[in-house]
Amino acid sequence: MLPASAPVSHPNLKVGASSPQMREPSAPQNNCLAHPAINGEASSRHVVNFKRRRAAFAEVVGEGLAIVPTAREHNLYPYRPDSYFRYLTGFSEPEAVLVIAAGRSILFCREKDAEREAWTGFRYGPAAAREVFGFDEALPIDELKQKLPELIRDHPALWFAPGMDSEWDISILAALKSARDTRHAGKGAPARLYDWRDTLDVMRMVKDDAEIALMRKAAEITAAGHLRAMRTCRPGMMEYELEAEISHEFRRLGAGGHAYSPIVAGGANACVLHYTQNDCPLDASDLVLIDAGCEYDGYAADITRTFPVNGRFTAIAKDCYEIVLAAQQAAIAATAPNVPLNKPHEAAVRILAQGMLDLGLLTGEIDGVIESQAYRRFYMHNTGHWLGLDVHDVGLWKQTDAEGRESWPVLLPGMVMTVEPGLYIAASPELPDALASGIGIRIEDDVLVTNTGAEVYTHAPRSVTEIEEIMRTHSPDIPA
Ligand SMILES: [Mn+2]
Repeated sequence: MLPASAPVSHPNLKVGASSPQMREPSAPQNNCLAHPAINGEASSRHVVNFKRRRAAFAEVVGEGLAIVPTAREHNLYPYRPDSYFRYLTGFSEPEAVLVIAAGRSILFCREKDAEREAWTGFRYGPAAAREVFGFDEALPIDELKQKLPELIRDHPALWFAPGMDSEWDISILAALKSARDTRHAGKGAPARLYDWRDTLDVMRMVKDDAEIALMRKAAEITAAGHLRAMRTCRPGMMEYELEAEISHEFRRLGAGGHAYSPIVAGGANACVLHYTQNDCPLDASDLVLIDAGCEYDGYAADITRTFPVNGRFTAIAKDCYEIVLAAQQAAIAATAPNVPLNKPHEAAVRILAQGMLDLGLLTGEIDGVIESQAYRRFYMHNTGHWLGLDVHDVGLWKQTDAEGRESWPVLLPGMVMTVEPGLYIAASPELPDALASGIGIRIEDDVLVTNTGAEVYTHAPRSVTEIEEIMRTHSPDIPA
């Protein structure tokens, strides 16, 4: 999945300044937390992580009260819990709200209902949910709206996410009004309102060990999907056939599905950055770009590979590919703790811009091409984005201090990002002959910032040699 073209500015948040240290010795592989038949020991170790995250959040909320609702159900899409709610609870049923009240965590959720469960499946009900997920208290969701003014009352501050869900905005503001209306009777009402997203974004940017274990699993399944695409690709196949191979591998290995709409783009389609139609035939003389990642227990992986449909890179395709690969290696080498986020991107841009000069796509000298941003004709997106529960995970890309000076967040151990340089040469008669028909390449891997550097934890064939070897081994048609 591609990062946006320009960094998003965001005021005054010091990334990492209040990141709680959340370390768990080892994370369970258990993926059945939201199922009654869970392994007791594994699940309790898992719940420890959610309790720890809630405790860290509760510490920031202090004597205040925070309201964190999950996502609403939507007829047209499979249900996916809100990522903030999931991060704090592990609870994946719809119609649920976490309330943190002066350090206590209270879940509001659906009640047991045998008749409804016969139609839509198991639901915990408050008693079991409290037990399994470790809340201090759990109550029926139907009681929340009525209880809200009473809950809010006497807390000095109210934390919610204004604008995220207009129905909750209305309910929460109504409860706030109701609490204020009774102040004359000696009751208190929150005097301060906070948006919890800044706090939780900073927490979510630094992954704990349980999260990293899930992300490694997502990466393993995603890499298997890409490997299968390389093995099964044949000239004349349709792009959607490769998509189907990947989807099959994701589900076969236990992923929930795709973390985003997969891109399978043959030839010049790869120059359309958000190409997702995936309905063209794959020509033997073309490369195919596949950007696909699975979601595993809520966490995303994000890998892009570009390989020759017939299994052998042409000379010009190899030249272009090696430039993108070198750019990726430079960006990965620049990824380390205490490094500003723009450094990996700048490292990639320098290699790509030099490559554009070498290929005859641009004229001039390297510093001028970077200064003028002439390279953006062929490389128009950023080199990475945060990765986690969301494929474009929360967290700042750029920050602005009180004086309006922009700076980049500094990388910290536990942060996870993609490194995905590309080269997109759209067909044009004015380009050198070998490139005039268009070629698009992106290579994307997922990188964990460690204490000493960075670890690429996505392992799919990446070098020209590895890719050609895999494809030769699995296709009877490709000569040695
Ligand atoms: Mn991506």
